[in-house]
Amino acid sequence: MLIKKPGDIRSSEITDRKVYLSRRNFMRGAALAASAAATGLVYRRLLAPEVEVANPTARVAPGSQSAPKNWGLPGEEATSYQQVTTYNNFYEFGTDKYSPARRAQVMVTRPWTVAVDGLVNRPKVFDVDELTRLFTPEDRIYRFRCVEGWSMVIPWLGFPLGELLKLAEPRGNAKYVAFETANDPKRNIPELSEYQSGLEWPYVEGLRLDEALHPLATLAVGIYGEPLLPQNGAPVRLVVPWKYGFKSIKSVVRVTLVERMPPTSWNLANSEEYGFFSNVNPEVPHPRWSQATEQRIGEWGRRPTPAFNGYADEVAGLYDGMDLKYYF
Ligand SMILES: Nc1nc2c(c(=O)[nH]1)N[C@H]1C(S)=C(S)[C@@H](COP(=O)(O)O)O[C@H]1N2
Ligand SMILES: [Mo]
Repeated sequence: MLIKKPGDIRSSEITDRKVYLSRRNFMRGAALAASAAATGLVYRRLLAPEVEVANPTARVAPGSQSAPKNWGLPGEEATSYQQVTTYNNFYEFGTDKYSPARRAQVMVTRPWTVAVDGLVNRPKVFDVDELTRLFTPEDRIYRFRCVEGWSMVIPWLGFPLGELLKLAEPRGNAKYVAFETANDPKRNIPELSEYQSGLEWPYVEGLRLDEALHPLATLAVGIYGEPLLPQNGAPVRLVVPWKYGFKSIKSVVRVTLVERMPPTSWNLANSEEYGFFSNVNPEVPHPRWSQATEQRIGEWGRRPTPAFNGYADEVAGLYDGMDLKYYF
């Protein structure tokens, strides 16, 4: 069992970035002085200064489900803030790992809206700051596994995607959720050609509706208690920790409920190599990379990759009866 149950992690363990950075042993460190809701305070100060919430726990988001709070990883050290924010994949800003941290700084991330539309009873365009008032961001410490064979442990701040979807009231014929990244030159997102990037814009991704409603599927707005930096997909990006990293689409502007499996960027680029599901699966090698092991950024050597990136207990049931070698 690799996920902590609610209550096992004190919110005081998730305080600010300086505390994280000074802690060698991330999850097992001595308890800090109790400063309940420290993250919430830091978060509100930085992202939504106009909101004053006396008692965050009293706020119940519409459509909220009983998602466990503060899920984390016992015994796995978080990747440093430095690494998480400088070693990135964000092809809109270049195809090497270090360009996004430099080049994405010009991206205009406010004002920013996220449209929720398609097969829903209540379509709506949300301002991103409205989203974080409706759905209080929580600490979510997840493994993150790129199909290229590297991995991190990232302390996200976010809220369950499912809460937003339920608020929109999906219709009975909605079976999938399609996501789209901003593609607006006014936001200073460069027009890297398909030849340069291998991808067509906008970057698009998708989930089956039941995957999207799973409480592990997160819309992240922060890392290490601070707002997302542009290179990590500011101001809001998807995080699906049991799937390869490319499913976790950045800088989302549209979430559309649809009936048929939507196109996804890497599958469009190469359907032999990148399937729609792309669950982390050490038994299905990529045509060019074994998926049995991974390089945890900041560690020496390689470690074995667990099925579903270690979240099998939580999500394997979504795929009962499916041959995951065929539906890769
Ligand atoms: N819009 C967009 N989203 C994206 C990508 C991208 O190029 N463009 N790269 C994906 C890939 S391959 C990975 S591994 C993760 C990297 O997220 P990180 O840089 O925050 O670690 O973002 C994913 N989301
Ligand atoms: Mo990736």
